[in-house]
Amino acid sequence: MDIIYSPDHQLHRGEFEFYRGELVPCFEKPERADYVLSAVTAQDVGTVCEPEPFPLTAIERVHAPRYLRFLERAWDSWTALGNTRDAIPAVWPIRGFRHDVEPDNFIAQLGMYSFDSGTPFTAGTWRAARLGADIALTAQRRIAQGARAAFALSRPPGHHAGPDFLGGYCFINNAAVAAQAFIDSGASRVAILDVDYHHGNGTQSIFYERADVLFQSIHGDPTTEYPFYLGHADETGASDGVGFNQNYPLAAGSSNAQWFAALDAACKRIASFAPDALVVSLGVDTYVGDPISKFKLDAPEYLRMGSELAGLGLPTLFVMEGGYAVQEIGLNVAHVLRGFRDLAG
Ligand code: OKP
Ligand code: ZN
Repeated sequence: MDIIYSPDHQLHRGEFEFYRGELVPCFEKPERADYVLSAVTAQDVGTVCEPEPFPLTAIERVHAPRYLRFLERAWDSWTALGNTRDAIPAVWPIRGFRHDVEPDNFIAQLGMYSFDSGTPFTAGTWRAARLGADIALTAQRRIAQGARAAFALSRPPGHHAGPDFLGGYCFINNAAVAAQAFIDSGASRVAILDVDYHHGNGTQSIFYERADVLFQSIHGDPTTEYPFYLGHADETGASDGVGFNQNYPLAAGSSNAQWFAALDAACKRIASFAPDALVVSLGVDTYVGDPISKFKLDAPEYLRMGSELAGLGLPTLFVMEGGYAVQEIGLNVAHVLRGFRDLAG
């Protein structure tokens, strides 16, 4: 399968994030993509290709133009104020504050377009994030042209980014951009399966009122796990989208058997939806050794995940999401793709 990758992901390089009361080095760092690239190359799961450029209008299909304009100008606005360090949000308009008037103050603007303080904005963030969308769109085009599968190997991740907000290390929702591109190139229905440890709140928000994009997410129970304020089982869609969103929250520390029971339920729902394509938000922070998550998957489970996904028999676009700090994330991704290929042929 084609693996779409560009070394320019390195342009996004956050220095610190807040963690338990102190600034610590960012978990979402450039080495992550290096680990994945070397493992998928060593394990020979596909051919590495450069992304093609796509117009901003493809991204505007799922993100508000004023949000994208903000991201595009953010670093210049921030440095024009004399700042040299990363921009980190620090103030947010919660209930009762106005969202219709964009403040002139940069940090106030950043707060309007974000939901956490863990997502530094750096000099190269916009270029790397935009490139992530090009990578997802290139992979989508390969599948639209007949490939059975493709892998969008990008960072930063995307599934926490909503219509007009960043957070959870995410700026542009690459999986959502790709799903929308399938619809725009003639698909009637697209399913998104999010297997990252964290709920894909951004993806859910983007498609919550739509029946043409089914969203399924297996994740740590938001009662105790990030992003906390979304991802419960009773969130099943609204208006036209009622019944087209399913969450499978699992307690931190859940067994692999519990995880695969949830995968089975999600796959059954996807099969009954009969989509034209499947987008997999592939986070491997479900790994037993992940530093910020609490599931217990390991090598055999990643192979099994890949073969169960292949069993759906759908054109499948894998989009890189989370998985942190350890070299094993590369092996875990390679195992999913190998498990898929060995069954899909
Ligand atoms: C992104 B993805 C705040 C700590 C919160 C955010 C985790 C984001 C995970 N200082 N950590 O879903 O893997
Ligand atoms: Zn995650």
